[in-house]
Amino acid sequence: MIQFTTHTARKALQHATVTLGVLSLMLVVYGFSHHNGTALEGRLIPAQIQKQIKWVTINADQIMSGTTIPQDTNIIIHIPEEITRITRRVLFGRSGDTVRYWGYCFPHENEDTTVQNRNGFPGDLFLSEAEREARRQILVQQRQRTFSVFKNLTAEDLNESQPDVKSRVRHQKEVFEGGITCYVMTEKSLPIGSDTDGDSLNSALERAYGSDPNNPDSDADGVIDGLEVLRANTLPTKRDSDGDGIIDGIEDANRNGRFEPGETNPREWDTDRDGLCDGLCKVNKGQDLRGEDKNLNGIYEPDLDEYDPRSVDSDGDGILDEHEVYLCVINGGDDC
Ligand SMILES: [Ca+2]
Ligand SMILES: [Ca+2]
Ligand SMILES: [Ca+2]
Ligand SMILES: [Ca+2]
Repeated sequence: MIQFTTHTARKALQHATVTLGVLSLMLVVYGFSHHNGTALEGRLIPAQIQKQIKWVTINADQIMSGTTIPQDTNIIIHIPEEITRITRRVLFGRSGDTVRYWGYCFPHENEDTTVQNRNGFPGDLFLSEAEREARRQILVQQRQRTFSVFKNLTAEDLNESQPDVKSRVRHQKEVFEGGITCYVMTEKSLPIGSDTDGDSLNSALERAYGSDPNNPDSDADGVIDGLEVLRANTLPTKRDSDGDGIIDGIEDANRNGRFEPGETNPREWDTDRDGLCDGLCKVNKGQDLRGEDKNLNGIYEPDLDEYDPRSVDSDGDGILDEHEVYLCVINGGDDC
């Protein structure tokens, strides 16, 4: 009986805490929506329609397995306890460069003193890169309107941080810790998820691309899933993305997800565009295999009758590789 009472009391306390949290959150949103009407939150949450915008809670389990944050919705997210730390960019699927989103994280309960010392809202704000850029543009436009050669500069003009120092929202949060609760508003849907295997591809994107959320290199080609999807634009589930016979991690020799000088392009079967495949490809309606790096090891070995997939004239004799192969074939060579 005593246990039951304690449990009930704890539940009631939790409920009160959550209610308080949501209340202060609504105040925060309300506060945001009442100044600068050109900012994202002003545009997305005008006070008069604020009550019409849906509130959706995304729980810790959903974040662990990955889900989608809908656009133009008041979202509450609970970062799972299992996550020690995750960067904002990974949590929101590296969408921040193109998508305007912003949010706000409640402070932990034991952070009351730091909260009190801070000006304005408790907790930490975060803004996507696109949102920061949009705000910068708004400030530039405001300044252009304010400044004029035809009028004397006022004290406010000279001290540009003076007029709206309290309303200017600053980006504060780049790393999210497990157990915290945050508010998010986005103009386009966002993939949100954990990153158990630490490959920078969150669980929502791992599912979308069919890669293994518990294996940083799902196709074992040497290039990690996050780099394949977010930088290289290769397939995290296919070792040889362009089908030229050479696996992605050999084409991208330093495995950094970038196509650089000295490497072949893992997204293009004919890097030097001389008509010959980088590795080995089927020709003559699948009857023959032909290409440049015939043993598919990423190294140009002329002694093995190979051509360099990075050069149209591998041996520099003035006869292009493709023509050499043609001459080889008509002369009846058996390894052209
Ligand atoms: Ca991952
Ligand atoms: Ca891979
Ligand atoms: Ca390839
Ligand atoms: Ca070639």
